[in-house]
Amino acid sequence: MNGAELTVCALEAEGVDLIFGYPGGAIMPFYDALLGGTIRHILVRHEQAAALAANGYARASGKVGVCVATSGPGASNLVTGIADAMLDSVPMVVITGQVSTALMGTDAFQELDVFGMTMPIVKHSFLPRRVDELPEMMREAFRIARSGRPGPVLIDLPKDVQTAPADHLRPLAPAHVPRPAADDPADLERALQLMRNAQRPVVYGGGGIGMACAVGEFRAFAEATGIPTVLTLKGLGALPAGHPELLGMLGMHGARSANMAVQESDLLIVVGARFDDRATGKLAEFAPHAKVIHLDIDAAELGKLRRAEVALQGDLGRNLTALSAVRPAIEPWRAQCFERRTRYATRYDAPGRGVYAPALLRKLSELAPRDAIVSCDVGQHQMWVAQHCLFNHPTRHLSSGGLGTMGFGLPAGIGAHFAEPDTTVVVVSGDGSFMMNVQELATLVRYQVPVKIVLLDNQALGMVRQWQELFFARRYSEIDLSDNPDFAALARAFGVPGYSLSLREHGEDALRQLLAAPGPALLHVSIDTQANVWPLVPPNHSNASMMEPDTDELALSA
Ligand SMILES: Cc1ncc(C[n+]2csc(CCOP(=O)(O)OP(=O)(O)O)c2C)c(N)n1
Repeated sequence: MNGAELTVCALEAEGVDLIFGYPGGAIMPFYDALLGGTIRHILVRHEQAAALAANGYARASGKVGVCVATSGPGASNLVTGIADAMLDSVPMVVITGQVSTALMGTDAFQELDVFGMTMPIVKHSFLPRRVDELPEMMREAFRIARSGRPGPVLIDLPKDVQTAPADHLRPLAPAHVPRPAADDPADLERALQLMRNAQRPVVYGGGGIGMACAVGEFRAFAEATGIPTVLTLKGLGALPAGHPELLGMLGMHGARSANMAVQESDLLIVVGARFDDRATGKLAEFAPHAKVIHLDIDAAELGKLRRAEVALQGDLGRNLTALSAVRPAIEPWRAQCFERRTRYATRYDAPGRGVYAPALLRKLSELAPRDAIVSCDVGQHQMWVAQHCLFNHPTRHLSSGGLGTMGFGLPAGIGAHFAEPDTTVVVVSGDGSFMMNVQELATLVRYQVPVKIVLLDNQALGMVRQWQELFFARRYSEIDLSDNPDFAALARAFGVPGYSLSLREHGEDALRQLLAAPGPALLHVSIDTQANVWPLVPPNHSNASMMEPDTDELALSA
C-alpha cells in the first residue's frame, strides 16, 4: 500500500462512497488508487463543477462532500466552489495534488500554493510532508468539516507522499463528534423571561436550523410558542411553505409582511442566522425596537453585528426544546401579522400572454413532487425561486446564498442527484449563469443524471440590469445577452432533450412534459426582458423602505 491507497482507504473508512473530480499529473497516484477501491468517481468537465457538485451533494444529504483535482490550474479552478462552501457553511473535504516535497517552492510545473491561496476560504487546511501523517490527518479533516459550524477543509497531497510506502499504516476509525450540551439553565431562563414579557416577538430563522438537523425542534418550537416566523433565503423550508406561523422570507427581496413584522418587533429570536446584510438591510435601522435572543453554534457570530440580550451557543435543537415551554400572550400581534400576510400576498395574475416567471415557478413547484430539490443559479431567477417555490425542508432548496456564485445551479443539482438518486431534482437557471458551467450538460449525459433544467432567458444579466435601471438612471452597461445561443438546440447537441416555451398558455403542459422526461431535459423559457424582482429594499436602506413596481425611485433615494 502507498500513501494514495491509504488516502482512498481512509475515505472509505469515513463512509465516502462518491467523489467528484478531474485528474491530472500531481494527483495521478490517487486516481490510480481509486481503481482498486469501492468509491465511485464522477468525472465532471471543469474543476469548479467538481467543487460545486460536492457542495450540492453535501447540502442535499448533510454528509461531507468530497472533490478532487490536480495541482496548479486544477486546484485554482476549485477556488470558487470552496469559497461558496465556506460562506454557506457546507461540510466539504477538498483533495488537491501537489508537486513533490523536494520541488515545492521551486516554481515547478503546475506548482501553485493552493494552501496559501485558499487560507481565507477554508475552515482548515493540511499539507502532509510524510506519509505517516495521513491517517490522523484524514480523520481530522472529516471531523473538522462536519463539527460545530461546518465548512470546507483542504488536503494538499504532495505526489511523493502519495507514492510513499504505507504498508505499516492503517486508516483510523472516524472521529466521534459529540453533540454540544444545551446552554446554562440560567441563560435559558433569561430567554424565557424575555419571551414571556414580549408583546411583538418574531422568530428569524436561518440556514443553521437545517445544518444542525434541528428542523423538527424548530417546527415544534414555532407551534408551541405561536410566534410569527420569518426565514432567511437559507432558512426556507425550516417551516414548510404555507405553515400557519410563517410570514415568509425577510430581507432585500423578502415578503412585505415579514419585513414589517421584524421592523416592528420588540423581541427577535434569531435561530441559526447571522444578520447578513441581504437579510437585515441597513443594519443600524434593522428591528430598531427589538431585544435579541441569538442561538448559534458559532461563538464568532454571537454579538458580531448585533448585540444579543441573551446569546445561546449550545445545541440548537435542545435549546429550542427548552424555549418551547412558553407561549406568550400575543393574540393581537399575531392577528396583525397574519392579516398583513393575507393583504400583501403575491398575485400571479400579471397581464399579458408572455410567460410570467413567478407564476411559472409556482406552477413548477405545484407540479413537482413535494420532496423535489430545486437548485438555482444567481440573479433574478434565484430570488423568484425563493419567493415563489414551495419548500418543505431546507435541504430541498439549494441556493448560493453567501457567495452568490453564478454557475452554481447545474453542478449543485448534479451533486444533489447523486445524494438522492430517487428524488426529482430541478435546476432553475438564468441565461447568464447557465453559460458559466454549461459544459456540465456533458456530465448529465454521461451518467444519465435525470436533472430537469428550467432556463429563464431574459436575454440579459437581469439582476444587474434591474439595478442599473433603478439605481444607475437606466445607464445600461454590459448586461445585454441578446446574442444568446439557441439553448434548446445547444442542449440537444450535448444529447439532452431541449424544448422551448414562450407563451404563458403552454406553460403547464411544457412543465409536465419536462418533469415526465425519463432522463435529463432542458426547458428554455423566453421571459419578459424587462421583468424585475419585487418587492425590493434598495441597498443600504432600511427594510421598512420596500420598493414596489410603481414606487417613485427618486423619493426613495432622497
Ligand atoms: C461568478 C459571478 N459573476 C458575477 C456575478 C454578479 N451577478 C449577480 S446576478 C448577475 C446576473 C445574472 O444573470 P442571469 O444568470 O441571466 O440571471 P437573471 O438575473 O437574468 O435571472 C450577475 C452578473 C455573480 N454573482 N457571480
